[in-house]
Amino acid sequence: MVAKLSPEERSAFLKDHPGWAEVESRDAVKKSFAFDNFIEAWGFMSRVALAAEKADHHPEWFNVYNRVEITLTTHDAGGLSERDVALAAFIEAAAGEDD
Ligand code: H2B
Repeated sequence: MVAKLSPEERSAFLKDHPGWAEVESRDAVKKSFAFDNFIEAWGFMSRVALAAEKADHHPEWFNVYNRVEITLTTHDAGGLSERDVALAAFIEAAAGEDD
């Protein structure tokens, strides 16, 4: 069983990862990414999908054309865990954001 983030770890995550916001009524975070077009968005999603499958930790996401909205949470923990922190870092790099 993976542990949920402590309140301090959660605050540190939000401070260190701009653009991620807490989801109302769920222990989860979300962020929206915009790309030049659908192919760029799909390439990003492909990179994230491969990493997610390898880590056995998957995003909840929604795509319309160039926009990808991602929610992260750990179902096995019932909330945010280190697995989400790691996936968020990969997602940011895959989106071409500076670390
Ligand atoms: N993804 C996420 N986001 N949370 C989980 O708890 C989770 C997962 N658990 N991907 C994995 C798959 C689990 O269901 C399988 C059986 O390992």
